Amino acid sequence: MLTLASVAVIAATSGASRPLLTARLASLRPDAERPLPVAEAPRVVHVTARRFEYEPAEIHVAAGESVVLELESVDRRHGFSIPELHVRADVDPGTTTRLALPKAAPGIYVFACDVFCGSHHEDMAGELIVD
Ligand SMILES: [Cu+2]
Repeated sequence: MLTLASVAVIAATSGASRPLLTARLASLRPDAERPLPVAEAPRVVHVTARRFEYEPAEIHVAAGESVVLELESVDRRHGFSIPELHVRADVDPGTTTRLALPKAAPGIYVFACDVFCGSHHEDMAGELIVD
């Protein structure tokens, strides 16, 4: 596909007049007269990890909503994994890890720690609830 930049190069090297360039652009992008949609800024949800829980343990998002998690640990390295959505991250003390949630169909998705962190590691879990 031709990009705007390549069209500009074509116009510059071929000596095309401005009306010709406009015509070419219009044929490449029929909606060229319409303003481009402004990308919606994602909602940020802060999540704290500690032995052996997440706060909040339930994260609610709307279907189709753009959400970025900011993950922090207050004690040691943990993991944050949502196997069903194929996302995970390490969560370290002193560092904020940003994790964009993929858009998901309505439902309940379990998230859990996937970095062994002690005797109750297997209990460290929560739910992402997509409404
Ligand atoms: Cu763990």
